[in-house]
Amino acid sequence: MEFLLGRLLEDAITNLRLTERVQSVTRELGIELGPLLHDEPDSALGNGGLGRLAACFLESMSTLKIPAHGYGIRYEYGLFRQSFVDGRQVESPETWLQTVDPWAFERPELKFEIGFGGKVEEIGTAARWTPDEAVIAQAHDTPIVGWRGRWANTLRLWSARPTEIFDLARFNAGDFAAAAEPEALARAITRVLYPDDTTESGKELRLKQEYFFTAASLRDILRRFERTHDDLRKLPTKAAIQLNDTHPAIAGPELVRLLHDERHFSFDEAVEIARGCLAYTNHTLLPEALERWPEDLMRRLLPRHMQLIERLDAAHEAKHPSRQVALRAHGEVQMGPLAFVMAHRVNGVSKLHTRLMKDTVFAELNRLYPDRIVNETNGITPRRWLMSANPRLSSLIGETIGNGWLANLERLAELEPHFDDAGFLDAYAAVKHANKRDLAGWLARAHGVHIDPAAMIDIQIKRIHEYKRQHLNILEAIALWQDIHDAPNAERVPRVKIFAGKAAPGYAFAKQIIRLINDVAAVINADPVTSPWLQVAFLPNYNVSLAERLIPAADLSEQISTAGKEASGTGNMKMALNGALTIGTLDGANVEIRERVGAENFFLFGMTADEVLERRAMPDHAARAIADDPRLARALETLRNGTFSAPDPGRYRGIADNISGPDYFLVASDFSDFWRAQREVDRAFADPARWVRAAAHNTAGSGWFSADRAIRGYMRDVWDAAPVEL
Ligand code: 26V
Repeated sequence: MEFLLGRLLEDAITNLRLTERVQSVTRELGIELGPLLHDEPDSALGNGGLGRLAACFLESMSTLKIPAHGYGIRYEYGLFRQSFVDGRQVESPETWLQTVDPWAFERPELKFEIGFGGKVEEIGTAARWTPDEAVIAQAHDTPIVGWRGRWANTLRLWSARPTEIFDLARFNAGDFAAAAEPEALARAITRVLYPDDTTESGKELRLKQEYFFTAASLRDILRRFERTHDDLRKLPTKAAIQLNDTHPAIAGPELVRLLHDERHFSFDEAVEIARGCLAYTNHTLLPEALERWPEDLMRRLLPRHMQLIERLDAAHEAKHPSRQVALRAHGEVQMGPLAFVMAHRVNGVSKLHTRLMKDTVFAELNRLYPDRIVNETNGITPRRWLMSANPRLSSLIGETIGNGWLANLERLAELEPHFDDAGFLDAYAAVKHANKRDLAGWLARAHGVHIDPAAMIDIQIKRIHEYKRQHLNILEAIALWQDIHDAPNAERVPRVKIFAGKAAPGYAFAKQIIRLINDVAAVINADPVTSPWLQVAFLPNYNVSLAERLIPAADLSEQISTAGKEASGTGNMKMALNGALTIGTLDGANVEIRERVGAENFFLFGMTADEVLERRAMPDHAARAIADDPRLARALETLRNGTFSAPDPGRYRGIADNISGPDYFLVASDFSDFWRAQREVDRAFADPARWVRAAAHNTAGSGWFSADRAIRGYMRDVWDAAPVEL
């Protein structure tokens, strides 16, 4: 339901290997290519990691020549644009469609009617559903070019149109507003991307969006199959349908409906065919993000689907009388369990996350279907995240080991023998420095932020969430600021802390964290005693394009979530690949990154997922942590006494109280160890020879995190698919 593509022109040019030709043509025309590339709007039809993963996977599937379609919604408004007013996040609409979308092919002939509501007439065990409302789903296709341009797959996005443009009778009667109503209602469905990637949203419109694009996509899949085949029992051998989280989980009941009611297979056979096609990826275990829909709403909007869900639930319960895995609970349909029982494979996105899925949310279902859950650790496309984003490092790698890494990223390991050759590490350091100089220039031009490119560039970029703990990071910055004041003449390394990320508009605590970081930045950056050593910047409107600017310049990657909460992370992979060292907890894919780049090249801190559970059970865990660490107590005190909010001293009491009190995400309990690890980072950075070697180990060890490896895993373990031989 989300694809966070970013800009496509550069991607297409590099994948077609036309960079030099395009450069020479633009030079001839007197046009600068860089600014031209940046004129393209950054299409932001996704919230965060889940949508960006889908975009990387599409590119990878095109590279591997797997015939694949991405299916989603052509939202009129993508993820909101973020700006700051007095340090506070302000949202404005993302109007990417107001200029033409030059990549999209409109497909007026490709459309399906999608119904809602109405009544169901039972005919034996099957039924005839007569919706009382309908909209048209119309396709828009964007080609996604693979590496070397040998193959392109299609991203097919659906937009909603009314079945009749307007009500002529009402119009003729003079009621112009009412006459336009059907059009307005239909268009509302694809108007806006839900800007919330954690909380389950009870909005009826969201359920309509989910059914709308899922139903259209399934019809398209059946249309394609039925063009050349006549036996739908073979569908599972021809079509693998991967559900990206539960957002399209209504696909289970919908496919059963299409097969049972409309194509007259028995219910059991329909379920079997559907399950053979469907697989489900889980991207979060946060309880508030697991989708549930009130049964009343489901019955009103999708009456036939509700009946089928009841039937699936009853069949499941008869087979396994334990109510713990019910598809329905407390008057709600549980989309996670529904997706699980309708899928032949269910996967997590990192080793740790998959283990936790088996032990917690899906423990009971895993007991009943022990072979269903598999792990497919996430990956990223090296074409965008190394070749295009970091041309200097790409050239150095090419000069050192050739260009085979672009199609087989694990070949980056061949860099390691060159670490003993001083020339290579010097060149590697020079690349990083040049990237940092570029970033410094852009920060000055675009944001009036002046930094020393020799300083450590310390980056935390991701959605703002308590579990990601941006507040732990800023608390450490406050403590460091105080430490510099205590000993202004001590030896130190200069550091620039950069934050970027959006908070869900309704997530008040996350918005307070943004404001706090901006307020802290204002005070610290204006302090002449500390500013040679510490600067803080929060860059507005984080998106794919900003990530492409920041990642090649990163020295330190902050991956500091409460262990057990970050399913995988993919920014962590992008930064390690580009030679940043990680400071991180044993969470998500950090665990596997550390294994591959080497524990000595990774700054580990904090409790493990198991220790987190124990610690949280301790009633006074936060108070104890604060009593044990005077530095933490002193930093928290600045949030209470208005140091960073002079006209409004109470502004950050809420954050301080949260960290001192319930502190569900254990900011206080992990603070001391975070401080320790950060000082270890300082010592390592003070030794440039040690640092550059560790950075190079991060690049050389990150090859396994290619999306190509992840896709091969899905092909083998989930889809039973093979590439097309050309
Ligand atoms: C939930 C909802 C609920 C309703 C409103 C819209 C919305 C949008 C997204 C979500 C679920 C988001 C889950 C997610 O993005 N998980 C992230 O997935 C990444 C790719 O697997 C992974 O790297 C991150 O760790 C994980 O947080």
